[in-house]
Amino acid sequence: MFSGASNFVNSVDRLTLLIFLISLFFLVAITATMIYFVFRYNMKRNPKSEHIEGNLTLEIVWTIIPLILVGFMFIYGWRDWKMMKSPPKNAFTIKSNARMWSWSFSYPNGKVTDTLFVPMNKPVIINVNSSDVIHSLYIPAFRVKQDVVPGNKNFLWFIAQKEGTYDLFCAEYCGLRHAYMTTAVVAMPQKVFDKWYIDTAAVAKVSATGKLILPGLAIIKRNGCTACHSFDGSKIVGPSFKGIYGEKTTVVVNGKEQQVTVDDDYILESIYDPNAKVLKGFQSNLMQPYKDLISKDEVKEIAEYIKSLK
Ligand SMILES: [Cu+2]
Repeated sequence: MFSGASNFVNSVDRLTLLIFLISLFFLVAITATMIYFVFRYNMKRNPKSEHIEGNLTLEIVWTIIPLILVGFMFIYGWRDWKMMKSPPKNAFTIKSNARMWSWSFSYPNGKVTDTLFVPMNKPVIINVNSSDVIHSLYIPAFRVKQDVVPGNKNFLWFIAQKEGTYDLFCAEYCGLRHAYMTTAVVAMPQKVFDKWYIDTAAVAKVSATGKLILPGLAIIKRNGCTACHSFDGSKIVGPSFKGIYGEKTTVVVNGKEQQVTVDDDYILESIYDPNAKVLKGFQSNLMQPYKDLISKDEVKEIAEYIKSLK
């Protein structure tokens, strides 16, 4: 599957298959020998047990052979691992941010997306960062995976070699909505990518179907807000955005209940300091502050969008 989707597919698959075949051989050989011994040396046939002295030759053989085999696996594994940790100098660098429970990707020109867009046939480095707990960036089709530990600098790299859309997901259990922490990698020919890349206004105002998309929705999507907030009134982890604008609601501040009206100021505070006033019935400390990720102008657009969800 996915042969040639990235530069790592062939070498990783070859090594995986080799280790699998060696393991399969031993599974069959050991199980068969075991079953044979159960019959051959059972108590009915051998009522009297015998004392057997060690056999030096045999012991050397069954030490050396596995040693050669695991040494072989180690050398090949090491070679592939080194390759995966040595990106070429001319790589295109994208920053990825993981948080409960979504991904975002920032490009050198300031573009931010919730889907990873990459040019084909060009080395791409993904610098990983987590704003909360341990996540793991996994692109199965490319055979790359990197744990994302808060406070640790790390990266993965690849060359996408086939045009297409591939799954990208979190491979480290990170809480309630971990299973929904999925998105996609879109590998595009360089020309198509360049066109997409320079279009920084591509916080698309109009969708492919000609329907108008409010910029607020694009900001909500690319920050992964929909992992916890719905548009249709259903409760996920955080409150739904539907029909809340202008409503009076009960929040909890330092353990005490308080009434607030959902307006631009409350939305700004909820994005920049989410745990200051937590809506009654919802758990606090699940959301991180988005102060560094969402500008004040963008918050206005978000508020505008929430207003439209009657
Ligand atoms: Cu995760």
